[in-house]
Amino acid sequence: MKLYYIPGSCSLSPHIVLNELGLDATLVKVDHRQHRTEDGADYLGVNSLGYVPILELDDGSRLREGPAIVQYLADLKPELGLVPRNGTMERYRLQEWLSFLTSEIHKGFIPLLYAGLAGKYVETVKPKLQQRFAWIDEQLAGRQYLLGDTFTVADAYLFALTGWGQAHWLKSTFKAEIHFDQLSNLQAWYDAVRQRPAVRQALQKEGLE
Ligand SMILES: N[C@@H](CCC(=O)N[C@@H](CS)C(=O)NCC(=O)O)C(=O)O
Repeated sequence: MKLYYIPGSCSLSPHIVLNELGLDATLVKVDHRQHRTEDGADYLGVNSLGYVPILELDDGSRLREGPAIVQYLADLKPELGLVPRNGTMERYRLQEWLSFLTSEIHKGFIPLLYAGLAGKYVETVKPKLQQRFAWIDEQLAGRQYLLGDTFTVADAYLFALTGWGQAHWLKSTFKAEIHFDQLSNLQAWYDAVRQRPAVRQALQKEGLE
């Protein structure tokens, strides 16, 4: 398997999931400005839409869209519990989280990451994003992870997105400026997830620590 990634982007989520599962995959870094992979190949030949993540399977077929990729990976080792069993209510809860993260957080962040271009639009989207993070903070009250006691692929996705707000590695490039100091449940969750070996390994590999 191959995972095409951009350091610190949403592809950090499947990267963490690969590590959590202990799956062997080749990581291929993509320069999204040049649309080139690190070995100089044309990335538009891999994904004509130009974005990551893309998971390439051993038969050469490719899966796109982060929420689909992380579920595919986690279903390879269901015994590790990174996703609830298919057909259960808990599985729909997981999908509810993944859809929420993709539409309400992931895409909500984009104008902030490109604040210079977005202009006044930032003033509209920033309070919405802050409201959604505050809502996540409420959901985490009394729970270790988004779905309860077990770390799932939804936590991996939220971690990648929360990193943009913390801006540890974006500070110099973007001004995301979403802080969680007042959101104690989210902050505690973030600090705990950051300590997971699979997460630290992914951050190191992507040059984010
Ligand atoms: N719908 C896609 C969106 C992925 C996406 O937004 N990827 C960003 C990084 S977080 C990217 O590759 N941007 C570079 C580009 O669009 O050229 C998914 O959820 O997987």
